[in-house]
Amino acid sequence: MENSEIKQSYAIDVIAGDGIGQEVMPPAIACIDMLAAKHDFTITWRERDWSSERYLRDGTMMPANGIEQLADGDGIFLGAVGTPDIPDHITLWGLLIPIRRDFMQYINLRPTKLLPGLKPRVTGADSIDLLVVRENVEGEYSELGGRAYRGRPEELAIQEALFTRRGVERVARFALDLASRRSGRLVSATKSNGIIHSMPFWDEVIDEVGKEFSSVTIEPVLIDALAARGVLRPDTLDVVVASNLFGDILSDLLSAAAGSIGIAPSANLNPEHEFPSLFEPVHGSAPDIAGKGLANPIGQMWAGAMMLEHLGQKAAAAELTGAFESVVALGHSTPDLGGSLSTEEFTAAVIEQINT
Ligand code: GGG
Repeated sequence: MENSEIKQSYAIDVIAGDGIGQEVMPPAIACIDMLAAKHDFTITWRERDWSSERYLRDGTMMPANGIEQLADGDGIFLGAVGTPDIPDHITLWGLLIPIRRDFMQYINLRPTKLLPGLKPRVTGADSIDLLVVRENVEGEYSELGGRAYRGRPEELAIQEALFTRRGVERVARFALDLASRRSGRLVSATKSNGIIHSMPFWDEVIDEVGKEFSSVTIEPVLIDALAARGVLRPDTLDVVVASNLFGDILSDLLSAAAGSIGIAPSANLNPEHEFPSLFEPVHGSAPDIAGKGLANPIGQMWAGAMMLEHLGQKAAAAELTGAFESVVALGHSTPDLGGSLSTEEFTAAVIEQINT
């Protein structure tokens, strides 16, 4: 898209949500507002109080017409979801998962990068720069199944995973395209030795779509071995395609290996731009540190940079990532990265970088 064709004013729905979501959202918005002024675009933030607090008050995480309210926006900026007071499946299926599904955000793109100046936590690898492409609307996250005989010795639970040809083909195509524009290497997370229906199907479809991308080598790796490799040699990974559950677990593990889950961003993309996409940090609401000023705002800021990139504001996106990277490279960070700055102090340092 030429710069002249890019919209210059956006409506973004903000759902800060629960726990540290409330603490990391204002820093990200402050940075983006400064960059918007610098790069001549405007953002109208439409704040939604959709959260566990709302659930405890009204019995729902979002209003009945919540999806309709978001539909005409240019994007959704989410903080975190979850509280110890409500079972996690209620909060997640009451807010985040319906948004992903109703807006057909079938790609969850999760980068992991070793930020300049940081040492990897559990590995000797001195360079990590990879992308997990997680299938985001089907797979193991499925409503298929049920529970019976509650409270009796015969009690049981059945949880089905759903893999469709269309669903696997489109995530494969997205990941293969990315790999073709990077190293030409795609690792596919599988478990076709133990899971005898869905995973061999996953492997076959990835292979079939792979024929469209002659420049890409596909390496299927069993998820258990891939988890070990993610800890020991994340530098050998570039683009990884994974099912909904495997991608979720693997991206947490990889970001922790690269320093902290607090820095990891996530873009829930509707690649066709038919519906708004959603941008969030990978981390959850972290009730153990909530309210203490310890949360690392990088995950939320980086998610904001991915949002700017998706909106076509590439220069502002690069400036935002450059700003927090510079602060970390100067040796300043929140405690999860070994530093002693509070959320507020770290944010002030990032804002100073943007101003210079
Ligand atoms: N940042 C949003 C959030 O709170 N995520 C927590 C979580 O458990 N997410 C599960 C998922 O991404 O599927």
